[in-house]
Amino acid sequence: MKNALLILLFTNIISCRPEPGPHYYESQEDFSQSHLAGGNFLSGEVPYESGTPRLDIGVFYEGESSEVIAINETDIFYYIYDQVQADESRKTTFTQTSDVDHVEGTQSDHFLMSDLGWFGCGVHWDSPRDLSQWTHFALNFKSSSASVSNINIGMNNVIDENEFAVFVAASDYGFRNDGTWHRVVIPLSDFTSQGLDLSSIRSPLILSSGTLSIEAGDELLVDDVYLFVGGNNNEQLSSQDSGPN
Ligand SMILES: [Ca+2]
Repeated sequence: MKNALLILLFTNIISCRPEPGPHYYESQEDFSQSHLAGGNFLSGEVPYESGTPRLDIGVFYEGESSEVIAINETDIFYYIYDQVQADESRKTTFTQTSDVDHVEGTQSDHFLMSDLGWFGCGVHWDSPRDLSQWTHFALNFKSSSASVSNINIGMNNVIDENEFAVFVAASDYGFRNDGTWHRVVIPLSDFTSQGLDLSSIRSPLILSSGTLSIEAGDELLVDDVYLFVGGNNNEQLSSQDSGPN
């Protein structure tokens, strides 16, 4: 039943894609947050301050937070999206490994694109969670690959087993594929203004290539991803309120 639902969800996600044929969610490997031996621990661009609200959604973050919703492979999943081939085997849209080039913790996650022409991944919860107390998403990306000129960042609701996913474009928040790290901060109001209901989230994070044509072998690094409460530049309301920006 779960697989049927996931297939249904993903069919809805890709229903507007140009590529024909079914796609499936698939759990590919153990994405435990193990640290690389010897990696120097970095606090991220905005180090966590004890007592402030910060939500670790179980991927792309290693440091401290006020709340964690850890991937448990029981009802909280991280999927690299894949595509069924002509011989009915499945091929993932990218391969994910740890990378010592990082901005937070001891590692980032390195996406190496396969030859399917697109990429996608996401955190998916079997049960909806209320994220309406959070105001902003912070994410860090780095790429020097020509085809990774943008990243679609999504969240979703599931209503009567139909997925309603809303996306924003990382380039609208400063991402460039210029080979440097870019911190992307998204007000969650940019999702709710498109109809997303933050009180009933089933996927807190979807990353995808949208309509881009992704080249095999192209790369993307992802790190320092969390939800917080505050302003676009400052983490804490008190900081933002301390003066005009
Ligand atoms: Ca990290």
